[in-house]
Amino acid sequence: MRQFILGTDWWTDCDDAVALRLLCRAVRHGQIRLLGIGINACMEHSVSSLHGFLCSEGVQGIPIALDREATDFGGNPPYQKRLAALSDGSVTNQTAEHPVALYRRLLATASEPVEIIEIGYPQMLAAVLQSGADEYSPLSGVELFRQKVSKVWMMAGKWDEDPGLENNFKRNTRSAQGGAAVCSLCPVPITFLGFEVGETVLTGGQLAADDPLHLALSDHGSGEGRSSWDPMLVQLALEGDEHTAGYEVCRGTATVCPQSGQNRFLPDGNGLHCYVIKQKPDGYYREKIDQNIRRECY
Ligand SMILES: [Ca+2]
Repeated sequence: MRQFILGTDWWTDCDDAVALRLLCRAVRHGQIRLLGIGINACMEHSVSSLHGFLCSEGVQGIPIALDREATDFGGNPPYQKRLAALSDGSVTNQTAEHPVALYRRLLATASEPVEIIEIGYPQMLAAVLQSGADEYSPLSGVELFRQKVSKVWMMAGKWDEDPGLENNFKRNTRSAQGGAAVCSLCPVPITFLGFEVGETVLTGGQLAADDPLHLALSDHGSGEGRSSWDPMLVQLALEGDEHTAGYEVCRGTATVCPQSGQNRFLPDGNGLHCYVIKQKPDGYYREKIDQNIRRECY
């Protein structure tokens, strides 16, 4: 069975919650294994709200890690407090382990290839790649990736312009430096889904009024639907093939400026990176996601 680790900012935008609904459905249906989640932006209710949402999805026992230093991303996260009330309080910001420890532990003990999904800021992914031997493995982060990670799926960048500028890379110095490090160090393929892909695909507007996901969207001011950057990336990762999922790819080498967070792309048929280009009308992607985020009885 395919297995994933998720990185999410779980921050000011609610599309992470829509994306998580897709992953939880796939877990419940026995389609994938979700090994762990690393939160890469920190607010008061980070862990308890994510845990509360997982509880409401009927998905238990997923370890949650938190970058407690990631308090410098600005903005006012709007939807977490209400979700935190759904948690039993068994895990909190204070009890969460560090994402580098979680990723290294999960990768070191994985007996089958792991795919990594990143729908937030890249500084923790970079920190894993830059890590050295520890209690979990004698391998460097890069070598752990080479041995255990088959692919990285990443919502980041703006690829219809060169240079492009998008939130997950440009948000602050840590995110820009993290993006630069991920692009230069990651030894396995990365598929990027950029800002331009998800902006006009609005999903989540057809949920029941008492659905916790609807409440999260409403708290964000997006009860009628939200751009689908993160859910489109997760839907793509779950389908597992860019062409099957309705995209063309441009292959090459991506770079990120560690000062500005601007992304650039050098086409190369043998490159480790690609970004996706929609081949279908927006409704094709919207309908798939809206179908897969309908609340289920479980
Ligand atoms: Ca996100």
